[in-house]
Amino acid sequence: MPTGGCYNLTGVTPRQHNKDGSGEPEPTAVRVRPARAIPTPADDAARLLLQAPRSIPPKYFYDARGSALFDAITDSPEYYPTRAERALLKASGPRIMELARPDHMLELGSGSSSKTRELLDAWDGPGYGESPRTYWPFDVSESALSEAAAALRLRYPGLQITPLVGDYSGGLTNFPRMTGRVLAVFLGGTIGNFTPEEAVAFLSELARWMDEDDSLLIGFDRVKDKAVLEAAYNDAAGLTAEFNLNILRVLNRELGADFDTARFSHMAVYNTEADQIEMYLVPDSDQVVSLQTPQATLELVAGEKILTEISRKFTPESFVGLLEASGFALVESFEPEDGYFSLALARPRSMV
Ligand code: SAH
Ligand code: AVI
Repeated sequence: MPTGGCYNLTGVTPRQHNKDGSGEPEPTAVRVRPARAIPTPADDAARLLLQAPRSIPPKYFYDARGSALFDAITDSPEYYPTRAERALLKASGPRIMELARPDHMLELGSGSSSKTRELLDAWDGPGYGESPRTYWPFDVSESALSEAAAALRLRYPGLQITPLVGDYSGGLTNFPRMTGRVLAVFLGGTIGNFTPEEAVAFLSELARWMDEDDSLLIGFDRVKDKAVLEAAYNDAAGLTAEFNLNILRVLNRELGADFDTARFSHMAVYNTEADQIEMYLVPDSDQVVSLQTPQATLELVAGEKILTEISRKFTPESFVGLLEASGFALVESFEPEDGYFSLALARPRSMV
């Protein structure tokens, strides 16, 4: 495994001891040092929000409130991806573990790690063996990570759990050293939140970091009926609308801005040409928003759309194409009868 090894421990708290009685404290969180500069919120505002066509990077959704809203969305009747993927993980967990035989599980954008339990159950098998297994959830949201780790430590007392705090736009090379086989996991169809170019760059970097025996398990939401897709992003309870508007509260904090969320509407439409949901915030009236960092005024016109997220949908051909373009080869894929969602197990291609 590439060494990386450049990381700082934050808040090493001896609140739990290993099952083997070694008394080694489990770190509460390890901050992954970025390998390259991450644009500041002010940089992103200057580049993306203050110029047309306007957009806001979706990572700003995930403050503590946004992460909680996302979790609420996953329980809504309209948002099928979480239920579909959980069922696949439950049914295919043992097969995935048989193929990947990991010593480490590194989950990118792990959030609540709730579906990951299906994999952890399958990994558990007859009990944790001699080699200590480690689950490394990696996320930009510290609140989501710490809540997930606390719940998992209760449920899996024999598992080493080391949360990694970081932003994957800072790179995927500075993870702590992981000795043995790694199963990298990227669930939720989150790869669909990247543009095609970003997705290839992200997965290629991951493929280069991985060793020949490592595997990637990745979830892809599938192209399907437009009405089903649009309903999933326009739930009747208004959770997705609230999640979308929450990004303005985050910007108010990060940029010293004065967005009034009551003056914006949520919009989510499926673009059949690009095979993607596009989520926007739309000002209800002409308005001027002040920003402190960078010092600027943002003049918005009623009806002008601000892009907050794309969520790309895949066919079996398009997800295999993405994997291959990124240096992976498909080992096996898993999908339900309705074809709503796919899980793909892949290996770095030159090594298959
Ligand atoms: N994997 C979970 C959560 C998906 S939501 C699931 O399938 O349900 C997307 C997750 O990615 C959130 O937890 C969010 O905090 C995280 N995330 C978004 N942008 C990120 C970034 N740039 N770096 C690291 N994590 C990020
Ligand atoms: C995290 N990601 C896969 C979700 C999605 O479906 O694209 C985020 C989301 N946005 C609105 N609802 C859910």
